Amino acid sequence: YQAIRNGSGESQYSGKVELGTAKSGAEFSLTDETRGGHTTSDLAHGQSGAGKLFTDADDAWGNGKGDDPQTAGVDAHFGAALTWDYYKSVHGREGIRGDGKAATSRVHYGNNYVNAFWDDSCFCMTYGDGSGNAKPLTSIDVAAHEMSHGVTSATAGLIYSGESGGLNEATSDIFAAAVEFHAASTSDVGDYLVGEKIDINGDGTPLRYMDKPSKDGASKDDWYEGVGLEDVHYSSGVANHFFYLLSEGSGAKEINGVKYDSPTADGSMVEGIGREKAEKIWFKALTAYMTSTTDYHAAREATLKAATDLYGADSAETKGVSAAWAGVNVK
Ligand code: ASN
Ligand code: ZN
Repeated sequence: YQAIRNGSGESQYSGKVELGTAKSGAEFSLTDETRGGHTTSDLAHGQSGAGKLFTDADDAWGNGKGDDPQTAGVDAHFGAALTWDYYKSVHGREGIRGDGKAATSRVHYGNNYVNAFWDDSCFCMTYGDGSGNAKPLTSIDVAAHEMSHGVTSATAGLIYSGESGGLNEATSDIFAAAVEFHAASTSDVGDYLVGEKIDINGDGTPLRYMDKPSKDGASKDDWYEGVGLEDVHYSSGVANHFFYLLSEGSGAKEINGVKYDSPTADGSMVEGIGREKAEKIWFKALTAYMTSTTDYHAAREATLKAATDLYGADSAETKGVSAAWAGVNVK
């Protein structure tokens, strides 16, 4: 029998946090019984296997820094909990498959690994420690991004290459932003940037920008011009930009201290319908209408159907979907 506990953690990215833990005998573990039994374990620089479940004698976890191996566990466990809570409270989905069962998280993967990933076969998220400037990959948006790959896999199943691959990646970025905003009561404040806390570039800039993907200096896809064989983390830009335009509209805007300036392909002005409605539309499109081979044109159809279901064919929301896709040259 494991008693349900609330442990306290010192995270690297979110300050002091509450953690779902369990007590078995005299020992506590990172087992979140209130969220499907989600466990977080330590790979201790290994690259395979389940790792060792984090345990602790006093239910006080980590020290907010990388010199305590528990700290990465705290952030990963917390990020998984926020993502679980987001899908449950906003979309009524309990767990990645919607069956109330948790995934697992593994931290300290390999050595100097500057990435994180979702794997269907272990139903788990895995995080590297970073290297040089790059901090551990356990920020809230990265956790939500990876866990959302699980949701996409369990629903539309978007194939991870070409246009469906870009849509798969964008879905993870969209819900990464959504979870961050939803979790704004923590020390993390929402934004339309991806991975800004990891500092992969060493100058404080994020990995990706949703308002104008080309701001990253590598993406060409501010709007649709065909995506060819591009990396899915670039072809995602079209849908990330669509989501930003649908939520916030075109032009300059400052949100939570972050400045955005979102252009459109044809110079048209797009008015945002608000992030919450945009999230509902994307989630419905993903879970009800997109399939493994959905491309950009089919994604437009899927979101128009979703918006029509939710708000009506003549609604401002459905017109907003149409305008935002036109803004990224998907017609
Ligand atoms: N962090 C990357 C991602 O989730 C790993 C990958 O390339 N699949 O997109
Ligand atoms: Zn991804």
